[in-house]
Amino acid sequence: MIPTLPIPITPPRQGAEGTARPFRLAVQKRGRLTDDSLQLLRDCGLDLATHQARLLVPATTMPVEVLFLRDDDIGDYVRSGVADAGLLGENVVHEQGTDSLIVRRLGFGRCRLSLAVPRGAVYDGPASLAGLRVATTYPRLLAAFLERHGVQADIHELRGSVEVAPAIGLADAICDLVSSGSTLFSNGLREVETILPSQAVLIARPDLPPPAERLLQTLLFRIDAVQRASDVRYILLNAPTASVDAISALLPGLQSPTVMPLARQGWCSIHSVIPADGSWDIIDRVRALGAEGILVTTIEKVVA
Ligand code: PRT
Ligand code: ZN
Repeated sequence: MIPTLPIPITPPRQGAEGTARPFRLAVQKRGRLTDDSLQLLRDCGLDLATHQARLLVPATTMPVEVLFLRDDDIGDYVRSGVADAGLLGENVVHEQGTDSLIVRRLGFGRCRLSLAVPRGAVYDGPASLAGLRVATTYPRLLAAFLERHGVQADIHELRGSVEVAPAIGLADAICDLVSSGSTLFSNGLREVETILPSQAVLIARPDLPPPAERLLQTLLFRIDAVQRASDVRYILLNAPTASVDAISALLPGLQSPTVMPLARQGWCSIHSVIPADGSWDIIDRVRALGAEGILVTTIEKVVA
Protein backbone atom coordinates (compact mmCIF):
# COMPACT_ATOMS: atom_id res chain seq x y z
CA MET A 1 0.00 0.00 0.00
CA ILE A 2 1.63 3.27 -1.16
CA PRO A 3 0.96 6.30 1.02
CA THR A 4 -0.47 9.33 -0.81
CA LEU A 5 2.06 12.05 -1.60
CA PRO A 6 1.21 15.69 -2.27
CA ILE A 7 2.92 15.57 -5.70
CA PRO A 8 1.99 13.98 -9.00
CA ILE A 9 3.85 10.66 -9.15
CA THR A 10 4.46 9.19 -12.59
CA PRO A 11 3.17 5.62 -12.65
CA PRO A 12 5.57 2.68 -13.02
CA ARG A 13 7.60 2.62 -16.22
CA GLN A 14 5.71 1.47 -19.28
CA GLY A 15 7.21 -0.52 -22.13
CA ALA A 16 10.38 -2.55 -22.46
CA GLU A 17 12.64 0.45 -22.96
CA GLY A 18 11.17 2.28 -19.99
CA THR A 19 11.77 5.72 -21.45
CA ALA A 20 8.78 7.27 -19.64
CA ARG A 21 10.88 9.07 -17.00
CA PRO A 22 14.40 9.28 -15.56
CA PHE A 23 15.72 6.62 -13.17
CA ARG A 24 14.00 7.31 -9.86
CA LEU A 25 15.96 6.82 -6.66
CA ALA A 26 14.25 7.05 -3.25
CA VAL A 27 16.21 8.56 -0.34
CA GLN A 28 15.17 9.22 3.27
CA LYS A 29 13.76 12.76 3.39
CA ARG A 30 14.89 13.79 6.84
CA GLY A 31 16.64 11.45 9.23
CA ARG A 32 19.78 9.64 10.20
CA LEU A 33 20.48 8.32 6.69
CA THR A 34 19.81 11.50 4.70
CA ASP A 35 23.22 13.22 4.87
CA ASP A 36 25.29 10.09 4.24
CA SER A 37 22.97 9.00 1.41
CA LEU A 38 23.28 12.36 -0.34
CA GLN A 39 27.06 12.41 0.23
CA LEU A 40 27.38 8.96 -1.35
CA LEU A 41 25.35 10.11 -4.36
CA ARG A 42 27.55 13.21 -4.70
CA ASP A 43 30.67 11.02 -4.48
CA CYS A 44 29.16 8.96 -7.31
CA GLY A 45 28.83 12.09 -9.47
CA LEU A 46 25.14 12.68 -8.88
CA ASP A 47 24.47 16.37 -8.16
CA LEU A 48 20.95 17.55 -7.38
CA ALA A 49 19.32 20.59 -9.00
CA THR A 50 17.81 21.95 -5.80
CA HIS A 51 17.74 21.07 -2.14
CA GLN A 52 15.31 18.47 -0.82
CA ALA A 53 12.71 21.08 0.09
CA ARG A 54 10.89 19.45 -2.83
CA LEU A 55 9.85 15.79 -2.82
CA LEU A 56 11.08 15.00 -6.32
CA VAL A 57 14.41 16.55 -7.31
CA PRO A 58 16.13 16.01 -10.67
CA ALA A 59 19.87 15.41 -10.83
CA THR A 60 21.84 17.78 -13.05
CA THR A 61 24.61 15.33 -13.93
CA MET A 62 22.79 12.04 -14.65
CA PRO A 63 19.33 11.03 -15.93
CA VAL A 64 18.17 10.43 -12.36
CA GLU A 65 15.57 12.00 -10.10
CA VAL A 66 15.64 11.65 -6.32
CA LEU A 67 12.38 11.03 -4.48
CA PHE A 68 12.51 12.04 -0.80
CA LEU A 69 10.39 9.77 1.41
CA ARG A 70 10.06 8.43 4.96
CA ASP A 71 12.37 5.43 5.26
CA ASP A 72 9.44 3.11 6.07
CA ASP A 73 7.80 3.93 2.70
CA ILE A 74 10.83 3.41 0.45
CA GLY A 75 10.41 -0.38 0.21
CA ASP A 76 6.79 -0.10 -0.98
CA TYR A 77 7.67 2.49 -3.60
CA VAL A 78 10.46 0.30 -5.00
CA ARG A 79 8.42 -2.91 -4.87
CA SER A 80 5.53 -1.27 -6.72
CA GLY A 81 7.81 0.24 -9.38
CA VAL A 82 7.01 3.88 -8.57
CA ALA A 83 10.72 4.16 -7.66
CA ASP A 84 13.45 2.10 -9.36
CA ALA A 85 15.80 1.92 -6.39
CA GLY A 86 16.15 3.24 -2.85
CA LEU A 87 18.55 3.74 0.05
CA LEU A 88 17.40 2.68 3.53
CA GLY A 89 18.35 0.69 6.60
CA GLU A 90 18.75 -3.06 6.32
CA ASN A 91 16.68 -3.33 9.54
CA VAL A 92 13.63 -1.86 7.76
CA VAL A 93 14.17 -4.03 4.68
CA HIS A 94 14.30 -7.22 6.77
CA GLU A 95 11.29 -6.18 8.87
CA GLN A 96 9.30 -5.61 5.67
CA GLY A 97 10.48 -8.91 4.19
CA THR A 98 12.01 -7.36 1.05
CA ASP A 99 15.53 -8.73 1.59
CA SER A 100 15.65 -10.06 -1.98
CA LEU A 101 15.71 -6.47 -3.31
CA ILE A 102 19.08 -5.67 -1.65
CA VAL A 103 21.78 -5.05 -4.26
CA ARG A 104 24.54 -3.42 -2.17
CA ARG A 105 25.46 -2.83 1.48
CA LEU A 106 26.66 0.76 1.80
CA GLY A 107 28.79 0.83 4.95
CA PHE A 108 27.06 3.74 6.74
CA GLY A 109 24.10 3.97 9.13
CA ARG A 110 25.52 1.08 11.09
CA CYS A 111 23.52 -0.11 14.07
CA ARG A 112 22.11 -3.35 15.47
CA LEU A 113 18.67 -4.56 16.45
CA SER A 114 19.15 -5.84 19.97
CA LEU A 115 17.28 -7.17 22.96
CA ALA A 116 17.72 -5.28 26.23
CA VAL A 117 16.47 -5.89 29.75
CA PRO A 118 16.48 -3.73 32.91
CA ARG A 119 20.04 -3.62 34.28
CA GLY A 120 19.24 -5.73 37.36
CA ALA A 121 17.20 -8.37 35.50
CA VAL A 122 18.53 -11.89 35.02
CA TYR A 123 19.14 -12.95 31.42
CA ASP A 124 20.45 -16.44 30.65
CA GLY A 125 19.64 -16.55 26.94
CA PRO A 126 16.43 -16.26 24.88
CA ALA A 127 14.56 -18.71 27.18
CA SER A 128 14.66 -16.00 29.88
CA LEU A 129 12.11 -14.06 27.80
CA ALA A 130 9.43 -16.78 28.07
CA GLY A 131 6.12 -15.29 29.21
CA LEU A 132 7.53 -11.72 29.31
CA ARG A 133 6.25 -8.63 27.49
CA VAL A 134 8.78 -7.35 24.94
CA ALA A 135 8.24 -3.88 23.43
CA THR A 136 9.48 -3.18 19.89
CA THR A 137 8.91 -1.38 16.60
CA TYR A 138 10.20 -4.53 14.84
CA PRO A 139 7.49 -7.13 15.61
CA ARG A 140 8.27 -9.43 12.66
CA LEU A 141 12.00 -9.66 13.31
CA LEU A 142 11.37 -10.19 17.01
CA ALA A 143 8.72 -12.86 16.32
CA ALA A 144 11.12 -14.68 13.97
CA PHE A 145 13.88 -14.56 16.61
CA LEU A 146 11.57 -15.91 19.34
CA GLU A 147 10.31 -18.65 17.04
CA ARG A 148 13.87 -19.69 16.10
CA HIS A 149 14.56 -20.15 19.80
CA GLY A 150 11.22 -21.80 20.58
CA VAL A 151 10.30 -19.05 23.05
CA GLN A 152 6.73 -17.82 23.67
CA ALA A 153 6.67 -14.14 24.69
CA ASP A 154 4.17 -11.31 24.37
CA ILE A 155 5.26 -8.90 21.61
CA HIS A 156 4.10 -5.38 22.38
CA GLU A 157 4.34 -3.24 19.23
CA LEU A 158 5.13 0.45 19.78
CA ARG A 159 5.65 3.29 17.27
CA GLY A 160 8.51 4.95 19.14
CA SER A 161 10.19 5.63 22.51
CA VAL A 162 10.56 1.89 23.03
CA GLU A 163 13.38 2.42 25.51
CA VAL A 164 11.06 3.91 28.15
CA ALA A 165 8.60 0.97 28.06
CA PRO A 166 10.16 -1.02 30.95
CA ALA A 167 10.46 2.05 33.22
CA ILE A 168 6.74 2.90 32.83
CA GLY A 169 5.68 -0.71 33.36
CA LEU A 170 4.61 -1.31 29.75
CA ALA A 171 7.11 -4.10 29.08
CA ASP A 172 9.71 -6.34 30.78
CA ALA A 173 12.24 -6.11 27.94
CA ILE A 174 12.71 -4.28 24.66
CA CYS A 175 13.95 -5.02 21.16
CA ASP A 176 15.30 -1.84 19.56
CA LEU A 177 18.06 -0.34 17.44
CA VAL A 178 21.32 0.42 19.22
CA SER A 179 24.40 2.25 17.98
CA SER A 180 26.47 3.78 20.79
CA GLY A 181 24.40 2.13 23.55
CA SER A 182 23.95 5.43 25.43
CA THR A 183 20.13 5.44 25.07
CA LEU A 184 19.94 2.01 26.70
CA PHE A 185 22.36 3.07 29.42
CA SER A 186 20.50 6.26 30.28
CA ASN A 187 17.24 4.28 30.53
CA GLY A 188 18.70 1.72 32.94
CA LEU A 189 18.75 -1.05 30.33
CA ARG A 190 21.35 -3.68 29.45
CA GLU A 191 21.89 -5.02 25.92
CA VAL A 192 21.79 -8.83 26.06
CA GLU A 193 21.41 -10.14 22.51
CA THR A 194 21.93 -8.89 18.95
CA ILE A 195 19.15 -10.00 16.62
CA LEU A 196 20.35 -8.25 13.46
CA PRO A 197 23.44 -6.18 12.58
CA SER A 198 22.37 -3.44 10.18
CA GLN A 199 23.69 -0.77 7.82
CA ALA A 200 22.28 1.28 4.97
CA VAL A 201 21.60 -0.70 1.79
CA LEU A 202 20.66 -0.01 -1.80
CA ILE A 203 17.55 -1.86 -2.94
CA ALA A 204 16.33 -2.08 -6.53
CA ARG A 205 13.45 -3.52 -8.50
CA PRO A 206 14.49 -6.87 -9.94
CA ASP A 207 12.57 -6.29 -13.22
CA LEU A 208 14.15 -3.02 -14.36
CA PRO A 209 13.90 -2.31 -18.09
CA PRO A 210 17.29 -2.25 -19.93
CA PRO A 211 18.04 1.52 -19.74
CA ALA A 212 17.25 1.62 -16.02
CA GLU A 213 19.27 -1.56 -15.43
CA ARG A 214 22.26 0.07 -17.21
CA LEU A 215 21.92 3.11 -15.00
CA LEU A 216 21.78 0.91 -11.89
CA GLN A 217 24.95 -0.87 -13.03
CA THR A 218 26.70 2.51 -13.54
CA LEU A 219 25.66 3.53 -10.04
CA LEU A 220 26.88 0.23 -8.54
CA PHE A 221 30.22 0.55 -10.37
CA ARG A 222 30.69 4.02 -8.90
CA ILE A 223 29.58 2.96 -5.41
CA ASP A 224 32.13 0.12 -5.50
CA ALA A 225 34.91 2.54 -6.54
CA VAL A 226 34.01 4.96 -3.72
CA GLN A 227 33.76 2.16 -1.13
CA ARG A 228 37.08 0.62 -2.17
CA ALA A 229 38.70 4.06 -1.87
CA SER A 230 37.41 4.54 1.66
CA ASP A 231 39.18 1.35 2.78
CA VAL A 232 42.63 2.42 1.55
CA ARG A 233 45.17 5.27 1.69
CA TYR A 234 47.84 6.50 -0.75
CA ILE A 235 51.36 6.54 0.70
CA LEU A 236 54.37 8.39 -0.74
CA LEU A 237 57.81 8.25 0.86
CA ASN A 238 61.50 8.65 0.18
CA ALA A 239 63.81 5.78 1.02
CA PRO A 240 67.48 4.82 0.70
CA THR A 241 67.87 2.62 -2.38
CA ALA A 242 69.28 -0.15 -0.18
CA SER A 243 65.92 -0.35 1.68
CA VAL A 244 63.65 -0.36 -1.40
CA ASP A 245 63.10 -4.13 -1.45
CA ALA A 246 62.33 -4.36 2.29
CA ILE A 247 59.97 -1.35 2.14
CA SER A 248 58.28 -2.56 -1.06
CA ALA A 249 57.51 -5.86 0.66
CA LEU A 250 55.45 -3.91 3.21
CA LEU A 251 53.57 -1.95 0.51
CA PRO A 252 51.93 -4.34 -1.94
CA GLY A 253 49.80 -1.61 -3.62
CA LEU A 254 47.08 -2.41 -6.17
CA GLN A 255 49.64 -4.39 -8.22
CA SER A 256 53.08 -3.41 -6.93
CA PRO A 257 54.55 -0.16 -5.60
CA THR A 258 55.88 2.51 -7.96
CA VAL A 259 59.61 3.12 -7.36
CA MET A 260 61.32 6.14 -8.93
CA PRO A 261 64.93 7.33 -8.47
CA LEU A 262 65.32 10.71 -6.77
CA ALA A 263 67.79 13.36 -7.94
CA ARG A 264 69.51 12.78 -4.60
CA GLN A 265 72.07 10.00 -5.14
CA GLY A 266 71.21 6.66 -3.45
CA TRP A 267 67.55 7.57 -2.75
CA CYS A 268 64.22 6.58 -4.30
CA SER A 269 60.61 7.73 -4.05
CA ILE A 270 58.10 4.94 -3.40
CA HIS A 271 54.32 5.33 -3.99
CA SER A 272 51.73 2.75 -3.06
CA VAL A 273 48.22 2.01 -1.78
CA ILE A 274 47.87 0.62 1.74
CA PRO A 275 44.92 -0.50 3.89
CA ALA A 276 43.45 2.39 5.93
CA ASP A 277 43.33 0.09 8.96
CA GLY A 278 46.87 -0.43 10.14
CA SER A 279 48.37 2.49 8.22
CA TRP A 280 50.11 3.74 11.41
CA ASP A 281 51.71 0.34 11.82
CA ILE A 282 53.06 0.54 8.25
CA ILE A 283 54.38 4.06 8.88
CA ASP A 284 56.29 2.84 11.96
CA ARG A 285 57.78 -0.04 10.03
CA VAL A 286 58.91 1.95 6.96
CA ARG A 287 60.43 4.60 9.24
CA ALA A 288 62.40 1.87 10.97
CA LEU A 289 63.74 0.92 7.51
CA GLY A 290 64.98 4.48 6.88
CA ALA A 291 61.99 6.05 5.06
CA GLU A 292 61.65 9.85 5.22
CA GLY A 293 59.16 12.47 3.98
CA ILE A 294 56.24 10.08 4.42
CA LEU A 295 52.88 11.37 3.11
CA VAL A 296 49.61 9.48 3.57
CA THR A 297 46.49 10.80 1.83
CA THR A 298 42.89 9.70 1.28
CA ILE A 299 41.78 8.47 -2.13
CA GLU A 300 38.51 9.46 -3.84
CA LYS A 301 37.96 6.50 -6.14
CA VAL A 302 39.62 3.14 -6.79
CA VAL A 303 38.72 1.51 -10.10
CA ALA A 304 40.25 -1.95 -10.00
O1 PRT B 1 10.99 9.92 9.48
P1 PRT B 1 11.49 8.57 9.10
O2 PRT B 1 10.48 7.47 9.27
O3 PRT B 1 12.13 8.58 7.74
O4 PRT B 1 12.72 8.28 10.10
P2 PRT B 1 12.85 7.33 11.38
O5 PRT B 1 12.67 8.19 12.59
O6 PRT B 1 12.02 6.10 11.24
O7 PRT B 1 14.33 6.81 11.23
P3 PRT B 1 15.74 7.43 11.72
O8 PRT B 1 16.12 8.61 10.90
O9 PRT B 1 15.77 7.58 13.22
O10 PRT B 1 16.68 6.18 11.37
C1 PRT B 1 16.83 5.78 10.04
C2 PRT B 1 17.73 4.56 10.01
O11 PRT B 1 19.00 4.90 10.59
C3 PRT B 1 17.29 3.37 10.83
O12 PRT B 1 16.28 2.59 10.17
C4 PRT B 1 18.59 2.60 10.96
O13 PRT B 1 18.84 1.84 9.80
C5 PRT B 1 19.64 3.72 11.04
N1 PRT B 1 20.18 3.94 12.40
C6 PRT B 1 21.50 3.91 12.73
C7 PRT B 1 19.49 4.19 13.53
C8 PRT B 1 20.42 4.32 14.56
N2 PRT B 1 21.66 4.15 14.03
C9 PRT B 1 19.97 4.61 15.89
N3 PRT B 1 20.80 4.71 16.80
N4 PRT B 1 18.16 4.36 13.76
C10 PRT B 1 17.75 4.65 15.01
N5 PRT B 1 18.60 4.77 16.08
C11 PRT B 1 17.95 5.15 17.38
C12 PRT B 1 17.42 3.94 18.17
O14 PRT B 1 16.10 3.63 17.74
C13 PRT B 1 17.46 4.45 19.61
O15 PRT B 1 16.34 5.26 19.89
O16 PRT B 1 18.89 5.76 18.24
C14 PRT B 1 18.70 5.32 19.60
C15 PRT B 1 19.88 4.50 20.04
O17 PRT B 1 21.08 5.14 19.73
P4 PRT B 1 22.34 5.01 20.72
O18 PRT B 1 23.47 5.64 20.00
O19 PRT B 1 21.99 5.72 22.00
O20 PRT B 1 22.57 3.52 20.94
ZN1 ZN C 1 10.83 5.54 9.81
